[in-house]
Amino acid sequence: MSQIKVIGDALPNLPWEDKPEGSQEVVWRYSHNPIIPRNPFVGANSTFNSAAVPFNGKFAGVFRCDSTAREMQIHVGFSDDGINWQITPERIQFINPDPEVTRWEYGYDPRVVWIEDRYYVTWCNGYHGPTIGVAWTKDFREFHQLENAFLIFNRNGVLFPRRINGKYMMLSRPSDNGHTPFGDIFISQSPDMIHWGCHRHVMGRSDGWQSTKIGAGPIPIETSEGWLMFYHGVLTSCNGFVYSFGAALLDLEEPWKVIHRSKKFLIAPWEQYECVGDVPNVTFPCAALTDAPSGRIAIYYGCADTVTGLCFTTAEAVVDHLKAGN
Ligand code: BMA
Repeated sequence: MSQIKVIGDALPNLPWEDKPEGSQEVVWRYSHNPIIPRNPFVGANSTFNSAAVPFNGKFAGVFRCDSTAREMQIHVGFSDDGINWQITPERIQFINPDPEVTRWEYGYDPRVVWIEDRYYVTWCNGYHGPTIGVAWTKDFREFHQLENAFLIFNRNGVLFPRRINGKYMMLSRPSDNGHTPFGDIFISQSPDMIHWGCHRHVMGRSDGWQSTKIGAGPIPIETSEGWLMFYHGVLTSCNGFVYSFGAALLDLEEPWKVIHRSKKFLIAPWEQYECVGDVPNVTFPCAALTDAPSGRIAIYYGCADTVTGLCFTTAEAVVDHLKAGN
């Protein structure tokens, strides 16, 4: 076992469950999954692909809730323990003096990250097609929307938790206006969170579970060995797409350089609630909480585009697994 250090804050109240006795899994599921049902409030059809962060000693998050009109919207939620969530029934109303910036078509698959002095939210934002919306908040009440990061078509915009060599960095996955039968992960850089450039290719699709397309999941976790990035991979079966997830280790200074990546998935749709729902066979991670001193990680993932699950691992277990060629 290597001595991997996670760089970040302690989070002693991280939601957690020990690995079941005798389990060989690198990532194991919470025994009471799913943690969020499809309709935590009247008017919700499904709650999945969502992001949680530590907030004021407790937890806050931004949740994808598709409505019973099947509008894709994002909502704020709060939790004392990271497991039981109160989600606000009204979608987030973003603020910007320019109405063109806050023009709303749809929003989905949010990510949330603390950078320097505030939380940033990125999500797939409808602007004549899907692109990456960006906003910031300090209190999870007022959300200030910034310019879209990119032109259409793009999805899975994921910020790094700090500047690297003075630049904000964002992973994304250029796509099309449909269900996108292709897709690689790229990285873009910005001096100001508005203007994005210096785009680099990070990694492409590969074999098996990741043979159709891939996309970044939670905010990358800084470790002594590199940035630990969980990502989803998709294969096309005779019944359609299957979404699993794995992990990669990216260079700390030049995160477009891949040190290791998963050959085998860490989680694939095996459980009933991952296989049956509005979109069958989807496990889609969008957030990870980390307790730096212990290296424990709790991952939030959407299940079958219907409910939200939680699973657990440690930085050391994942990095050792990758290094061993898995
Ligand atoms: C993607 C996004 C995700 C979803 C996945 C599977 O294109 O819409 O939100 O989980 O498809 O339906």
